[in-house]
This record gives sequence, structure tokens and C-alpha cells, in this order.
Amino acid sequence: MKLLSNVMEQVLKRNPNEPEFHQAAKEVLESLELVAERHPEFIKAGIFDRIVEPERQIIFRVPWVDDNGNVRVNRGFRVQFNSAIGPYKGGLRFHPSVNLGIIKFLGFEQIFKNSLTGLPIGGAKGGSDFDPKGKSDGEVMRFCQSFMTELYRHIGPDTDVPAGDIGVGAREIGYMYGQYKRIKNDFTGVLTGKGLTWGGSLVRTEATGYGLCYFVEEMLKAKGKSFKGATVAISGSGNVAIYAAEKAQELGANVVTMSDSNGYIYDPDGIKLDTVKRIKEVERKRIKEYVKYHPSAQYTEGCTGVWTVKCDIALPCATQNEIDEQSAKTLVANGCYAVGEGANMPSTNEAIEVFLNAKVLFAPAKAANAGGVATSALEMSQNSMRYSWTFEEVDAKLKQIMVNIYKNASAAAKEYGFEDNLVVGANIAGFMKVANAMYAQGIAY
Ligand code: NDP
Ligand code: 2IT
Repeated sequence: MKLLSNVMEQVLKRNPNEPEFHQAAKEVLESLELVAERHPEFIKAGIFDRIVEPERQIIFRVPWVDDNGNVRVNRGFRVQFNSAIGPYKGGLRFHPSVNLGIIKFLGFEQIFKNSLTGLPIGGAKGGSDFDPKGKSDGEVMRFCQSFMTELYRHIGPDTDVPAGDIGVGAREIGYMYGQYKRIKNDFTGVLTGKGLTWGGSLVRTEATGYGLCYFVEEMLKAKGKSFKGATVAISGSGNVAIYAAEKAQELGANVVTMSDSNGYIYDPDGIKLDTVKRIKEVERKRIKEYVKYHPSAQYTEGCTGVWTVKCDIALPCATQNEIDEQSAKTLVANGCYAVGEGANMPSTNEAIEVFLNAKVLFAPAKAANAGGVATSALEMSQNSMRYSWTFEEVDAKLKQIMVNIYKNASAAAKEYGFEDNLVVGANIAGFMKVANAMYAQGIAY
């Protein structure tokens, strides 16, 4: 890094103890060095210095009462990173690991991802260190209500539109939407991922996983390959993993693994998704339950072991940094020829190097998992029109968006001399639109 090394230095200095944010910023800034060279006007206008600094960061107390009458206190976050091309947009994550640095890395990634969708949405992320695991419905409801009692004043259908992420699904969106509506007396599209009878969009539940497979299929097609007959390893067993598995199977793949933070299952005959959906979506139990129903499958403790299973295509759909350098080397040694990132930043920067050096077809998260937020933006459109499209209409739009993202990322990679490097291509294509908008809108003194 030459032109942008001072920007990275400033990120490190100004944001101590935020390794995930440093990692995300480094990957993007390294990709943008040539852009900086070709666009001195962006340097002069401080675009790079400004884009790494969130427009607004909100941290708040979330007190709630558990089933035993004890007062509990969690911390809530909303980082409104960039609004150059549209209202802030991005999910809410409820997980005990959540801290400001993690929300900042996610919000930063969201700027470029949202830009890649081609739809008018800015970048944001939020969440809490609340752990929904083991909590009753009543506890989750009271937490969500308390969280929204503060968050509501910072969001709005034309200001900031949150959605789900890890630990936030249909149930949590429902409780938060109910509380927002009660406080504001407004029935608006302030959240996405809503239920289908109260403003939600068809396909939003499936969108991230389906979109991931549409993207990967396009990437494979360019090299004369496809999902048909391929052995696929998937990590995670949440929203993204389940619908990635569903679409991969539909496209003819044999999906052989799924996991959670405790361990992974291996079913050489192909994962039975009905069982996974029942365990995870209805019963909210652990993935190891799967082997009770399918004794020919194996369960192994420890989640990173999933990458030792031989596969053609790997779809990491759990969490950040779940594939390190060693796991990447194991995947390559076992013949894996394509990786599609369903989770946000699931590969470390060292793992990405391994994949790119081995000429593995690599679909980076901010391009490959953009189908979720793209469909959220389609939900916003439908809410504005007070109208709903059919499943087929939304699905066709999602597919077209994913194909376009692939085309734009691969064209940008080629234009800048990095043919086939979708990491660089996605970063540049996502950045350009935001940078041009920031440039046009001037600097506020
Ligand atoms: P869910 O909460 O539905 O599922 C998360 C899954 O990942 C669970 O199986 C969970 O296991 C596992 N997981 C979570 N944390 C860890 C960890 N530290 N180590 C190992 N496994 C872990 O979340 P989603 O499916 O929505 O999200 C998965 C990923 O996809 C995240 O990176 C998210 O940011 C990203 N994403 C989500 C989108 C969406 O629309 N939902 C859109 C784009 C990206 P356990 O139950 O044990 O915690
Ligand atoms: O990481 C993501 O893109 C999401 N969690 C989805 C965000 C959204 O607003 O739908």
C-alpha cells in the first residue's frame, strides 16, 4: 500500500482494539490503491479518509427483566456508516461476541455490498451482546422491546432501515416492529424481514442463501463448471446456510455438511433439509440432533473440522474468520475448486491469499451474500408502493441482481488488471458508486 497507507495508519490509530474492523478496512484499502492512483480528485476530496470513518455511532443501554425477575443489562449498537447513496441499511446481530469493532467491520462491508446491489441503500449495522440462546420467548420479547425503545429515535423508513443477522430472525423482527409501531404510531417499512401479512416480502427468508448460489453458479458458469454433481460443504445451520443448501440441492449439488458453533454433521448421502429446518427453525435445538433421525450421518464436535471434509465447493455460512490459513490449505489440498462466502468475512485475509494463489474460484462475501440486503431493498420498494410482488417476480429480480453483481465485479477486476480476482473487483465496483456520490455531495464544514 502506498497512496493509502496513511489512511490505514489512521484507522489503526483511531480504532484501537478493533481487529475485525482493521481486517475489513485493510482488505478494501489494498484493493483501492490503483483507484487512488487513477483518481487524484478522490484523494484531494478526502474520500478515502472519510469512507473509513462512520457518519454516526450510537451505543446505548438495554435493560430488561428476565423470567426470574432479575434485571439484566446489555449493550446496544447502531453504526450508521455511510448514507451517500441511500438511507442507512443493514442488519442487527444479537450474539454475545458483539462489540463496537465487530459492528464497525460489518457496517463498513455493508457500504460496498449495498452499493453492488445497484439499489439505493447506504451502509449500516447494529446489534447487541444479548445472547438469545436459552432465553424464553418472553425474555426475547422484552429484550427486543427495550432495544427498540431506544433505537426507534435513530431510524425511520427514509433514514435507517435495520433487518436481521445472526440471532435476529422473523421472531425478533416481529417484536421490534411491534414496539416501533406502538411508540411511533406509524405503520411503515422501518424494518425489513417482516412477516408476509404485515409488509414482508416473499423470498426475503430465502434470499441470502439463494442469492449466494445464483452468484456462485454464475462464477462457475464462466469457467465451464456448475453445481450439478458437485459435492458441497456448508458451515452454519442458520438462515443463510439452510437456504444456500436448499438452492444448491435444487441446482443438482450433493450437500454433505452443516454445522453450528458446537460441531458439524457429515451426511455423505446428502443433508435432509426438512430435518435441519425442524431442528433449527422450529425446535431451536443443536445440529447434533440430526444424527438421531439419520443414524448413517456422523456428528463431530468442534466447528472448524467441517473444512476437513473433502468437497468441490465450500460455502461458509456461519460467521467471520471461520476459515483460517490452515483450513484454506486443507480445502485446497482436498481438491476444493470454488468458495462462495455466505457469511460476512468468513475467510481471514491469509486464507483468501491461499485461495487466490491456488486459483480457487473465490466469491467474496460483499458480492456473494448481497442477495439478502438486495431483497430487503425490494421489500422497501414494495412497502413504498403499498403493493407486493409474487414469489416468482422477486426471485427473478434477485437472480438478475446477483448476475449483475458478478458481471460488474468481474468487469472492474479486468479493467484494473486483476482479471478473475473478484475480491478486488467487488471492492472497486462497490466503492466507485459511493465515492462518486460522496464527491458530488461535497464536504460539510
Ligand atoms: P443465524 O443466526 O440464522 O445462524 C448463524 C449460524 O452460524 C448458526 O448455525 C450458528 O451456530 C453459527 N455461528 C454463529 N456464530 C458462530 C461462531 N462464532 N462459530 C461457529 N458458528 C457460529 O444467522 P444467519 O444465517 O443470518 O447469518 C450467518 C452469516 O451470514 C453471518 O455472518 C451473517 O452476518 C451473514 N449474513 C446474513 C444475512 C441475512 O440475511 N441473514 C445476509 C448476509 C450475510 P450457533 O447456533 O451455535 O450459534
Ligand atoms: O449482512 C447482511 O447483508 C444482512 N445481514 C442483511 C441486511 C439487510 O438489511 O437485509
